[in-house]
Amino acid sequence: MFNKILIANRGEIALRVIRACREMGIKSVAVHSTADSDAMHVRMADESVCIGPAAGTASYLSMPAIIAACEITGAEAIHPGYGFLSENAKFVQIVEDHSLVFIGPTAEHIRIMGDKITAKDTMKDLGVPCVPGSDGGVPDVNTAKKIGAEIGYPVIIKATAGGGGRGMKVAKTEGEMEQAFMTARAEGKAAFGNDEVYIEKYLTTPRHIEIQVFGDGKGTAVHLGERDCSLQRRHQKVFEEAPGPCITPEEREKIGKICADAVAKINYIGAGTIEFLYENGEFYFIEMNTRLQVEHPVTESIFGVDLVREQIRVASGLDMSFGQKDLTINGHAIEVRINAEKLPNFAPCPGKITAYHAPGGLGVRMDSAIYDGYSIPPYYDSLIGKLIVHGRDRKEALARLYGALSEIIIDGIDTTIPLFDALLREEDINNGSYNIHWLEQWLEKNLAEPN
Ligand code: MV4
Repeated sequence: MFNKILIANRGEIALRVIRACREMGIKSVAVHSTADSDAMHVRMADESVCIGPAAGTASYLSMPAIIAACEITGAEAIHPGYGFLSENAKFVQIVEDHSLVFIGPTAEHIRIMGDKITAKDTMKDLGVPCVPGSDGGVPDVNTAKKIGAEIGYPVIIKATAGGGGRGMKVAKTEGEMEQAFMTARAEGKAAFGNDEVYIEKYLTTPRHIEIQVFGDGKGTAVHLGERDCSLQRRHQKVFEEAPGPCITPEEREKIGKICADAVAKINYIGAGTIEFLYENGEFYFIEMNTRLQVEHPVTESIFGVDLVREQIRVASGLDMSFGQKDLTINGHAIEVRINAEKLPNFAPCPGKITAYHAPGGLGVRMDSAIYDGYSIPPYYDSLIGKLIVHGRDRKEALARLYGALSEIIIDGIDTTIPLFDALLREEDINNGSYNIHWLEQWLEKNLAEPN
């Protein structure tokens, strides 16, 4: 097992990793920008190193600075958290070239899944059900129209280097194909330096269901069920839950086994998420994320496992501490993302926290790196906390969420907390009947700025 781990991240996820290290008797090293000298992750780690100026590109994304921080402190492994360098294949290669361990998948697996066409090809070969569409890349508009005629409209054109909603265009008819095709291609080129695109049948009202998988890198893998992350705004998740309110145990077992077998076959190591669109009782693969996700705590809550601990175990060469038969679901969990944003437009709202009270009690987990008197810097993501509630069933989880939201105090800045107070009054939320468009439609009706 490692003696010392460097955490190449900040905020709540850095604390999350530091806590796992402490439980395992591993020393932790925080890295930080000059804007984060007073950040909680710096205080909580055993040691810290300043790695550069405020901008993420100059600090948390600076590969030489992070490698140097390992050299200085003697850290043997790097946990990347999510975002920043967590899915950067080049970084993984550099880490290994310095005889350090990247706590995450191999560079090769990150590369495969980072290219959406290759990812889909790979998953299809592994027996994972995919959205019907083009067989690989589509070279020109005429080919695109041929495929459109075959699979039927509407279709969606996606940049192979895209993800998270960028470089995607819908064509409702053949008449819209040329414009959509050229735009998706141009966006892929501009945003990712890659103009390759592919085409899929456009699913109109699916849910976003993602399967948590975990591999030991030696041909053994498990699944930890699904999360329903359909409630999103501009491709940012807002509210996540597990299990999915619409997924039956039979569906879970079937798609879970397909996913676990697929990642076992490629010797996948560590945590991964296989994303699906779910419509009319069918799963359609869209993307795989090769990292620990923001919403991993809902899965941890219902399975009673520590995913970060497992990541560290397998990265050090140990086996996972559980097998598929040890994994049973206990109750229901919900996470809401608390962002420093001002409603109704979700404008970033950094500033000083003048009072903070975290909610507590049975089944309430607050993952956050804020504290009384802390100033949220304007340079990074607006996520400042995750409130995760767990109950014996969905109804109890919702009741705990209601209670925790009424208890929490974050003064001095605007947050997305009022959004959740309002959502909890909605019948569709209470019933679990929503799809990927529900939240944007609700916001339009209920929160739109009056003109
Ligand atoms: C789709 C789709 C409908 N049909 N693919 C959006 C981000 C990226 N992860 C994939 N996305 C979508 N792919 C097909 N074939 C609709 C979306 C989509 C979406 C997916 C998940 C959650 C929220 C979404 C919001 C808009 C569009």
